[in-house]
Amino acid sequence: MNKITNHMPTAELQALDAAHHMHPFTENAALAKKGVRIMTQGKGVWLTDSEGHKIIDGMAGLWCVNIGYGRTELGDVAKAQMDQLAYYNTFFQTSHVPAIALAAKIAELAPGDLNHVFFAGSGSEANDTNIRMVRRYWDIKGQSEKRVIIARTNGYHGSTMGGGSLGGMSGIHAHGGKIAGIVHIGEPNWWAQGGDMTPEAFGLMRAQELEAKILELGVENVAAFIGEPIQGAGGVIIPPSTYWPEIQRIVDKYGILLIADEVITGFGRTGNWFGSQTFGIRPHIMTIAKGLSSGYQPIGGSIVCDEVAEVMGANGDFNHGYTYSGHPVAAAVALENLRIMQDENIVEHVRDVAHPYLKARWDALTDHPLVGEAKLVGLMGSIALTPNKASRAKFASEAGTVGYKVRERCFANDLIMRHVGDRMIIAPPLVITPDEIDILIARATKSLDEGYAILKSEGLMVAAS
Ligand code: PXG
Repeated sequence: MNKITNHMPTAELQALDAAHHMHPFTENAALAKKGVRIMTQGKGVWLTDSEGHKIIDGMAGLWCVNIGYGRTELGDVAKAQMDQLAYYNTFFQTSHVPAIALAAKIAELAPGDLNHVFFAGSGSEANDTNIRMVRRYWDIKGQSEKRVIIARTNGYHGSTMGGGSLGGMSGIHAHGGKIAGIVHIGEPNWWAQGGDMTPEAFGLMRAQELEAKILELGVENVAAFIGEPIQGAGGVIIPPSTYWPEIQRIVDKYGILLIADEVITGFGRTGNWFGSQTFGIRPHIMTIAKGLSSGYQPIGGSIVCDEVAEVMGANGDFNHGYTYSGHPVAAAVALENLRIMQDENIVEHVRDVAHPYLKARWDALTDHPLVGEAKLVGLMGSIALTPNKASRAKFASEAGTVGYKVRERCFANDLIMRHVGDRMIIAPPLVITPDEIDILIARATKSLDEGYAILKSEGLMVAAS
């Protein structure tokens, strides 16, 4: 076969993709018929596709390209590390400089006594590590019946068997099943589920489901609770202010371990280094991936507090690890990414510049006839589409029908803004400038206008009864 290049005609690339490439979370036959969109280049917040369109990436790839595309320093570091030491493992009493330096840097950035890192290749792998680590921790403490992990419906923790089981998405559980010992409580999604309650009362009620579940299962059987500070893939569900303090109170009261899945919320996304800082959460373990390397290399991990690391470290081997745990090239690239984040004050840029500028414009979208609520923490936002703002009504059409139509308009208008059901979500690269935010908002507004016109003409602006 000839070399496949960016210069091949789009149709040829699409045909090859359709013939050989199985896409994640995709009905491949339908995609093959439609033709996949092929990205060829990235710079800052901008993508170029094979047709030469300049697309503004409101999703930072898949919530990961925090420093933006095209930072050649990361490639330089990768090449230097490959030339120096392309690979070595960290299993058998060996280590290497990139893994050592990255673990130390993460410990410096992470709050409290989260001072130890177990590396993985992705967020899913890291959450599989967490399942095994918390169960092993309680084994060592002589409480091996403490095995159940409590998670939340509509949470997302990856799509390996462990990660998919921790997640609360029935569509994932339906494909391949769910591992034992994981139970779910409700999500703090006030817009969709809060009824007549205030957000604060609803947040408290949802958090108290954790206490009820612990009592139902018996605390002697519960190992840990896991949650994303803000649910990402579930639709950027920002919990009411009462939610996390109550979860923290319950976790403290019953002495179970708290895992904050910071795969999306980590590394500046919420205007602090970690979402746990934004919400005042004190986890024993944090899951990290994505923004750790800004997606330039696949790497993830678990940041572990002193006490858990000490227990795990002094009681025989922990029979767990991945060939690529702490991969030297990925670790070197992640370190360079964190250097850029620090040297260029990117977290401060989110907090002091990009968030306030976007927040004013994002909130103003609620003037649009399609938009109910608009929520934004740091650079992680969502809007709820609704046929009736006052009653927070759902559409009569199947969930996601309307969101998909608006997303299609965004796609056509060269804006990547996704939909989850009938919520639209954004998480742009953290380096986005005010001028680029103006472009993002202009394209989003145009897409909402066009979507609204289509919905009216198709008779879809109808509330579910
Ligand atoms: N935890 C969280 C909170 C995530 O968002 C993972 C774990 C798993 O990470 P890996 O690296 O194994 O993918 C994620 C990943 C979506 C979407 O549709 C979100 C993710 C992945 C794929 C799609 O928004 N998040």
